[in-house]
Amino acid sequence: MGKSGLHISHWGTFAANTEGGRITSVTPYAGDPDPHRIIENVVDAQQHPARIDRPYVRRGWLEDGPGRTDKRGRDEFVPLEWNEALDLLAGELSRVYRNFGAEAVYGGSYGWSSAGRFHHAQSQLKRFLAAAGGYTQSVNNYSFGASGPFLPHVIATESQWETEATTWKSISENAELVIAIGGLPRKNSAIANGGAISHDLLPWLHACRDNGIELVNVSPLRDDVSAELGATWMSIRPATDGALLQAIAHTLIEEGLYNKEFVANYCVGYDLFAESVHDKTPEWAAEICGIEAGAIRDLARLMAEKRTFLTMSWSMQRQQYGEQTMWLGVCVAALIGDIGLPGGGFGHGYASTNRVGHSEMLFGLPTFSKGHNPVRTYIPVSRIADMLLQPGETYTYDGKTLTYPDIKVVYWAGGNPFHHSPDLKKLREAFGRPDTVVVHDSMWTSTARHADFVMPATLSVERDDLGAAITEDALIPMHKIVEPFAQAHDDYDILRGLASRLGCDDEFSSGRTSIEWLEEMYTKWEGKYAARGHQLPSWQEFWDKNEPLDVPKRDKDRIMHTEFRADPQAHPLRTPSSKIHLQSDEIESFGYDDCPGTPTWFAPTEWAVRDDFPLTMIANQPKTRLHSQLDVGGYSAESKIKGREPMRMHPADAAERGIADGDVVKVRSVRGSLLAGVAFSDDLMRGVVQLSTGAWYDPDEDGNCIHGNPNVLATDIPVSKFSRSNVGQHVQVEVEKFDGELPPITVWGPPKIAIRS
Ligand SMILES: Nc1nc2c(c(=O)[nH]1)N[C@H]1C(S)=C(S)[C@@H](COP(=O)(O)OP(=O)(O)OC[C@H]3O[C@@H](n4cnc5c(=O)[nH]c(N)nc54)[C@H](O)[C@@H]3O)O[C@H]1N2
Ligand SMILES: Nc1nc2c(c(=O)[nH]1)N[C@H]1C(S)=C(S)[C@@H](COP(=O)(O)OP(=O)(O)OC[C@H]3O[C@@H](n4cnc5c(=O)[nH]c(N)nc54)[C@H](O)[C@@H]3O)O[C@H]1N2
Ligand SMILES: [Mo]
Repeated sequence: MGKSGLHISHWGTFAANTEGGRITSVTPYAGDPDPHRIIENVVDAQQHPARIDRPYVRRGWLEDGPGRTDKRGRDEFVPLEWNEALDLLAGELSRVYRNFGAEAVYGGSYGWSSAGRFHHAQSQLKRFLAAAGGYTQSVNNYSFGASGPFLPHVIATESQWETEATTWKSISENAELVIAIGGLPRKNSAIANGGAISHDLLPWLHACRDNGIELVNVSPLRDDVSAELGATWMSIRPATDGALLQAIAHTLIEEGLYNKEFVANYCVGYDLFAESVHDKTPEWAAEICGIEAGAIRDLARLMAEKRTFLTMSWSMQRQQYGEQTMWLGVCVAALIGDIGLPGGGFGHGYASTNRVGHSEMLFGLPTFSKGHNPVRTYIPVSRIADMLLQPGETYTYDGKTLTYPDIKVVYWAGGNPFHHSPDLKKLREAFGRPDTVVVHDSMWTSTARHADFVMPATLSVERDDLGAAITEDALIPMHKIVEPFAQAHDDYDILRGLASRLGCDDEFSSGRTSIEWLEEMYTKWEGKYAARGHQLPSWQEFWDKNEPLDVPKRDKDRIMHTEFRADPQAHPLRTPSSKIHLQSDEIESFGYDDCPGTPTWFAPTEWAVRDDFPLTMIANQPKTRLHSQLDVGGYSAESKIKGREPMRMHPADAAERGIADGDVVKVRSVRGSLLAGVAFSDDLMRGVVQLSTGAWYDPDEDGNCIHGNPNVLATDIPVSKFSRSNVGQHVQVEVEKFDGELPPITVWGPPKIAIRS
């Protein structure tokens, strides 16, 4: 029996109890004010039958060689020895680099990987591919892939609204009204990219409540704000927030309540904007949003009267026309005119993770370079399927015209596109196109099953690392807790094996072992702090002490845009006009009908099928895990209903369909169907069902999912011609009771393994 030192995951910090080389339980870090149960998932996952035990190659690839095929995801796998696997894969990479050039290798490899500054799979892969010759890259993310490129055109860059956002301290002490569009769900604040140590959303929200701040939760889900906070729930029909915001703007203008001085001094485009909302009355919006006109008017008046902080979750732009919705939020905050004042203004992504609203480490975290990628070709990250299906086609993005490259090798480490990409049947077809697909993962995820080469990666508890999110005030030395599962190797060592075969090991590894890299990264980082007068311990002291190291932070009480407000000439915004845009000639000049230069609400095209698919599914983030990670773990597994992912449904909507609590249902959209287990809840507005992402895709022979992955239902159309981001948050569905024999879940064990002759 033993107790480990602290270990950090994206979802929290814990110590593990071990027995006989296995993790038996975890204990949350005592310094965490609000730990989340997701940490429990690691206990059952570490030795789970779904772990990949050794390298494999798809049988059809071995027999027929590289090439287009419809067998990916349906074939058996042949076990390989490590040397065989590395030789075979290095040979294939050489062939593609030689015959097609580096652009033919897709290394976007989007995904969250694990916490830990060094063993970050995606970063390791990029450094390796850069050393091997280069790769086609992806830009942006699935999280805020529309607002990321869009908001800089009208108010602020991504790094500004992430790292310069008004702090919770300022909000809790100065705001009078907090409007949260998309809520402030505790479940999402479980996560911090790099690793959460102190979960303090609830303590901050309690402070807001205790200071008498009025909280309004604008969401189809009541529990997007924790019940004890006493928020007013404004239940809104999904994808109609733009209409609500237009009506609020209309009221502020019509009743002369908007801040004329702020608009005159800090904004451009008022006249065209005012004209665009002149007929957007609360009565007009009421019909669309399902909110009474009087309530919309009252909210607008309240916002004008009180110091108001308006925040919009990232989910608000993981929808069609998401740029426009976000922009309308900016316009309303500008009309209110509290931008740059203590506790007031505009925010994006508060509580979407444990990041926005927190201050950052003074001089950053330890890092390593991803090397130099000579290839300039990139795609907006959610265009993966379009790229594979339409090589050579042109498309628009952020005012540019780009061309999809012709990809021969798809190489993924640390992500799960068969988790994250909407329209999984389309993705399946797309994954049939390249010559070769390579996946490193710890688990037999659906993506691993759609690969030709499957390389078993360690989990973070099986290796040494150091970690923290940038908003934490400590760095955690992560000592290995248990030995690697079966023949799993660190991504770094797998890639080193390839690099030495390809003759680029010097460039990739600089001749260092993992622990030598940790020392190098730490020492450089510590030197940066020392040069600015902050003495931190030496590497050896830090590592041997095996305790969290305090790291100084900056800007503990910060107000976004306060300098701009004080002196807009000296502190201009980085927008075309240096001011906030209520209208934009630049956006207008791009000529996108779905992203015009004056912000507008549009009805989603998916609504065209509402007669047949009357319910709107919200496919949001799961409470019991991070995305698809460790779905097999205890806390995630315990939430399943008859082995299916739970789908919440209003009892009245269920009654109309003869569905009882706990029933398994078949959920259909235009694109496919899935099985899910029904959980009744009156925290949902009528007409809305909610099925979180992350159940591992378990396709039947038609590609429909018997486990409950909402991306088999969702559409892959882009947010707009501007950002080309994903619209995974919503899909129109119909639900019926499933009376057939329940097919067993197969994705939680290994796929078919071929016997080698
Ligand atoms: N419908 C719909 N779809 C969505 C969303 C939505 O709201 N609705 N949200 C989107 C968002 S915001 C995001 S960020 C994406 C998330 O999509 P992803 O980031 O792709 O999802 P994860 O499940 O975190 O995938 C990480 C994978 O890395 C593996 N892994 C972990 N550690 C290691 C390691 O050390 N080495 C290797 N090789 N592998 C490792 C895990 O086992 C897992 O398979 O999903 C998106 N998809
Ligand atoms: N536990 C947990 N936390 C996570 C993650 C996870 O997988 N698990 N993933 C992390 C990642 S990578 C990201 S990017 C963030 C994402 O952060 P978000 O995008 O903010 O998270 P979601 O849960 O997708 O959506 C938040 C809420 O928006 C509401 N909503 C959906 N559609 C609408 C709408 O049309 N109008 C209004 N007003 N509200 C709507 C939903 O009720 C939903 O609960 O979450 C992070 N946090
Ligand atoms: Mo995300």
